[in-house]
Amino acid sequence: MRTDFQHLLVEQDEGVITLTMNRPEVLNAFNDLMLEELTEAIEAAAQDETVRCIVLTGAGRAFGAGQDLSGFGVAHGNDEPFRVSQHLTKYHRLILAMREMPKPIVAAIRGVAAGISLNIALACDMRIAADNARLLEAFARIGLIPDGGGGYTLPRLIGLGKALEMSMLADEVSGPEAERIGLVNKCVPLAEFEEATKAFAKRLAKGPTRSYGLIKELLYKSLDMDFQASLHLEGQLQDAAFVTVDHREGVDAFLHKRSAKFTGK
Ligand code: LHQ
Repeated sequence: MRTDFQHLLVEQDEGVITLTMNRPEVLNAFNDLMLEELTEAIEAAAQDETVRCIVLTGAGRAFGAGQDLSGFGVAHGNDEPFRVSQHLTKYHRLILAMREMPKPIVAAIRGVAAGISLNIALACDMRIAADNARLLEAFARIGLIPDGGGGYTLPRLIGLGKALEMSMLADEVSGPEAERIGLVNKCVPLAEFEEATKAFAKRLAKGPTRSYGLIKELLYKSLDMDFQASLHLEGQLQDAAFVTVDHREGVDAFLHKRSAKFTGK
């Protein structure tokens, strides 16, 4: 997979690929190129069988500060009508690729995650935060609404009341508080952040990757299904999990009282 990006660092360590958004001078705010590069890398990771877990993080002191706002003043001043919805379709392509990724994606959040950067972190399957994390749905501060799928993911993660509070007041939520309300899965001291992220991702990369892909499909699709439809889907997906090499390995390991060695097949 390509690694010579301008605003994205790509590093692979065994089954874990780390994608680092790299515009630290603006707290990794998104310009078009960084968004295109991240989308390309995510789409490539989906196809790459050597990748079994993706970590998304930011360079320097932040995860990301949302859309780079410096270009948007120009868009407002222009005579041509600017449709922000048109621009958002580029983010939607990224978020859909993340949702359809048949392996786990973990957001590793140090410092600020604001606006659409936060909502991209929420589109990851799990989040690990440093205790200096500052998470904010910054949109209302500039008279906008949460985009990047935040209107869907946020209330499902933390409940409607908290989601409305975060969206309207746009206050910062700290790492420990984010863990308490379920906005992140785990918050660790900053000094332990890199090691903890690595251990978390390695554990996922050594798991039954195909079953993880099927778990994503079951849980995400079930959000929009009634109970019976979900049970039907469960049957179909369990049929698929049942014939994997990793299922056989897991049962054999259990019966022989040894640890399973999953290969992701
Ligand atoms: C930035 C940014 C930034 C440019 C910090 N842009 N430079 C989608 C589609 C279309 C339209 C619009 O929106 C969207 C989605 C969105 O994401 S909307 C939300 C956009 N993001 C924001 O509104 C957040 C703006 N940033 C902030 O409120 C603060 O910078 C936060 C709270 C993120 C961090 O505060 P501090 O830790 O105090 O850092 P800072 O403000 O000093 O920022 C450091 C530098 O980064 C600074 O540049 P400078 O040259 O003064 O050092 C900032 O101007 C720059 N920066 N965010 N989004």
